[in-house]
Amino acid sequence: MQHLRETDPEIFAIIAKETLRQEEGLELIASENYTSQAVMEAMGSVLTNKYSEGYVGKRYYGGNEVIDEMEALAISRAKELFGAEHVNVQPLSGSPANLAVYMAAVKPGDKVLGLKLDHGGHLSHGHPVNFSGLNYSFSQYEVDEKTQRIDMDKVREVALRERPKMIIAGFSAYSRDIDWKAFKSIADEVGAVTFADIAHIAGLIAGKALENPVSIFDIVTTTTHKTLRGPRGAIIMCKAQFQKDIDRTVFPGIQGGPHDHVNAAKAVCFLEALRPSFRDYARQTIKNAQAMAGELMNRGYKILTDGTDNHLMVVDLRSKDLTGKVAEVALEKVGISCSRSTIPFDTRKAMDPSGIRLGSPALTSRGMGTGEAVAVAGLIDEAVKNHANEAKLQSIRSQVRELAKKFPMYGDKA
Ligand code: DSN
Repeated sequence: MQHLRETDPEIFAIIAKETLRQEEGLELIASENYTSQAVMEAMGSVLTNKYSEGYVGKRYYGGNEVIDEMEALAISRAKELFGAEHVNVQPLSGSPANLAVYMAAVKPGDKVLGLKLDHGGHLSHGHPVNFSGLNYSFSQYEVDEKTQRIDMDKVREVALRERPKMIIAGFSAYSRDIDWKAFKSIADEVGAVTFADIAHIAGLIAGKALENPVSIFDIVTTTTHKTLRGPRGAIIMCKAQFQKDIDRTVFPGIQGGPHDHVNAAKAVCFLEALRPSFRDYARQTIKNAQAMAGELMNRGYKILTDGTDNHLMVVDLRSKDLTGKVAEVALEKVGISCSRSTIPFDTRKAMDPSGIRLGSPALTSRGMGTGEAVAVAGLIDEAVKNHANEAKLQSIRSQVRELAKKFPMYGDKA
């Protein structure tokens, strides 16, 4: 980054500081990951200079023959990776991708069914402050109070009562497998479009460690920067019958010029995810999450659903008489990043809820295995227990730094 250092030493220094923070810390935010240097090189390329409104072969600006080649390659790789009939690689991020799905598949005011935010859903799955909750008439299903799992009988009950035009399956904080076929069968009963948001688990699906809903559902969105380990962005996959509406909604409906540099980086990440080694990554990510959850449960923490099938877990800190914010702040002090999280039926507010959400994708990308996942659970426990003991937190900080340094972010992937 020699040019940046010379042109803008302030931003250069900030990036250097953030690099050090990432290098010396442990990243447990379930939606974050370390993308490859190849992905970052594509993002930092001259493709950022181009305007290319439209689609392959149908652009509104000249000079797009090379961009067409890139976008066609990104699409064909994504199709191969997920077995999709149609892919739009232009969405700028997860929420705009989801907005495009609503605009293409239902009308404002139509009934839609999605998982409630504090039960593990996402803002764009019908929260009242989000465009989804503001523009569509939402019913939301919940997890079962006892098992904290989605109860498909209850989903069916709500669907039969509300008769939504679209049913959403997907989550931001849920650690169990989704029964895609059961969702599809309920949707067929009420004549609803099926929409899966696989942002969190796309990498695990691409790595064949979890079931793929793409052939089952009508429309599937995912961000590309979580378990998929690509650049910040999103894609929409759909059955051929939705292709025209989805494409028209993304452009010109919502977006202008696509971010070609990011779309090239998406193509790189799809290529990486098609490699056999990505299957090892996906499997290891789940094993690491299970090891971490197991160790936390051994240490007396309540993990929602008593374990995990994927890369994440939500810890109910009422089991330790603590709040999510206290734990998040204590962990931050020792160099462990995580996100506070509401738990189902939480009586506390979102800014200081009863839980934290932890995930294994980033640690696994650094090459850590189950031994390290167990050790990290121990460090989390120590930090949380000693949240008011600054000296102890300092010593845990050194242990975190030591462990992180053994697994450089770009050690063997340079
Ligand atoms: N912010 C993402 C997450 O953390 O799950 C979802 O958009």
